[in-house]
Amino acid sequence: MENLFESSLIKGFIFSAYGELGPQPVYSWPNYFSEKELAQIKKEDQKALVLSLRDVTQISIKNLSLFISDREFSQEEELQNLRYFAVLPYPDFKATSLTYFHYIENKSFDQPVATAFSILVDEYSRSFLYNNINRIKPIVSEFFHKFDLQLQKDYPLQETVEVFFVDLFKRLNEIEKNPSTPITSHRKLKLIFAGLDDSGKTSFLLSVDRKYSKLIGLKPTTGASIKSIEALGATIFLWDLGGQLKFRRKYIDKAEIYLYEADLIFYFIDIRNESRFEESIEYLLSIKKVLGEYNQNTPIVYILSKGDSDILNTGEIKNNIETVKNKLTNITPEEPPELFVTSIFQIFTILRAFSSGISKLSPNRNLINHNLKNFSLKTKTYLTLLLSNDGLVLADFYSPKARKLTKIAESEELINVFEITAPQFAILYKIFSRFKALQEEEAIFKVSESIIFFRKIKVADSEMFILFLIDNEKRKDKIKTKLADFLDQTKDLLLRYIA
Ligand SMILES: Nc1nc2c(ncn2[C@@H]2O[C@H](COP(=O)(O)OP(=O)(O)O)[C@@H](O)[C@H]2O)c(=O)[nH]1
Ligand SMILES: [Mg+2]
Repeated sequence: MENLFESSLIKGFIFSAYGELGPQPVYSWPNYFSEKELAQIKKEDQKALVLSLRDVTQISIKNLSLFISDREFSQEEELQNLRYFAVLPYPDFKATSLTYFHYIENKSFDQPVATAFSILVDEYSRSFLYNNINRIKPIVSEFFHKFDLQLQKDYPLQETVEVFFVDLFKRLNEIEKNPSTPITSHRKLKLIFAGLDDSGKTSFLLSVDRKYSKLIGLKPTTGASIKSIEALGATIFLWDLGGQLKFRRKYIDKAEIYLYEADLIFYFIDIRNESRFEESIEYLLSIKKVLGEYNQNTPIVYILSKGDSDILNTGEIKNNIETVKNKLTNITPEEPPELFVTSIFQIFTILRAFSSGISKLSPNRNLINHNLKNFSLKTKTYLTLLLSNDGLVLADFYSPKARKLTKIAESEELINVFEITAPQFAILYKIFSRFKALQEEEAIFKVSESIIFFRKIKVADSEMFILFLIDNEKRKDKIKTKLADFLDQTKDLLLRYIA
């Protein structure tokens, strides 16, 4: 195994499980050294990772504590079905891991055992993990689907199971030899803004632009304009594909330039213009077709634009939303479309839609949300939002009560278009802007029956914000006590959110 790592950007595998004494490493490649051996090895000269038992144990503790804060098991959740992937930093070893968290059955324990499996790479090669995650995930899940059976009794010796992990390595190495995107030291993302002409793409981008004053214009292509922003450690390229018919043909004919290697597509439909719904769906289908031919499983977020607040409650617009939703659902019945109704007159609708798109690019989003949920349940908050400095929603939690307070429709057909019925979000964003302008570390705002509590938080060098909707000011102290634990448990996940 050690030899294999030498010629690969994969530098190690560590499998840890929660044992009698807490988190502990079960298998580790490369093998760790004793402290005495370690003293004789010059780390700098090594191509491979050089780890001591203490290092490996620390990696185990760090990984598993991200997954389970304490040994508290929640009743409602089916532990066996909890599965998360996350990308995590190890600055001490200049390494980054893709870690798979799941529970296993083991005869020595009454309850399912939490485990973490880390694929370690050199930190400068971590874009490999982000860019290929959709290919790596099924391989790892499938591997453990079988391998877990080996762990049901006593854990077999490392020598015995090494063959399985060598096999896993080889499958991952195939991806390395043939990566989806060139492996770079900095993550670059390509977001496409597509839709018919006049569907509001450029206006949406201008609104994002106003938030990110540093939006940089790049070389304009005929019909397409490319800009970039730096956010959360990555460079995000925004491709605005002008929608006139002649250009639409060109994007399809030259899909290798325009659509290939896109990380995400925002597809715009003007919700006021029913007469062009058919045409818009046809264009969408032609885009999906070429994506299929290129084997690109690019996620699509649908923007129903021009949903200004004064017309949202009219029968006509409600009808139009329903019509579009049905048409999109018919295209992929197995995968309900993610829709956002936006209006350039309400910046928060734009930022929510944009955030949601960005969060799709984060492998850590689900685990952050899992932690945020546990934290919110413990502190009995109605709603918790974790916001970046620019107002992007990095993670969120809504209790049933919050759904009522903010009028988020629970009915299935409206689940992703709650902006329509949630004017309170406008208030949240206004308050957020006011709070940002203040120098204070925290602030409390009263909103009708409930209270909004804000706190500035720091994650590495970046400032972030956390917002709580609570029933009573007294809850503040409990939140502050538990917040420290939550941040300890989550900061690494935030640090590697998308890059
Ligand atoms: N009322 C309203 N008009 C919008 C909105 N977004 C865009 N528009 C208008 O729709 C027209 C087309 O917008 P544009 O962004 O140029 O569309 P593009 O061709 O898809 O880039 C312009 O006149 C915009 O002012 C919106 O949210 N509400
Ligand atoms: Mg335009």
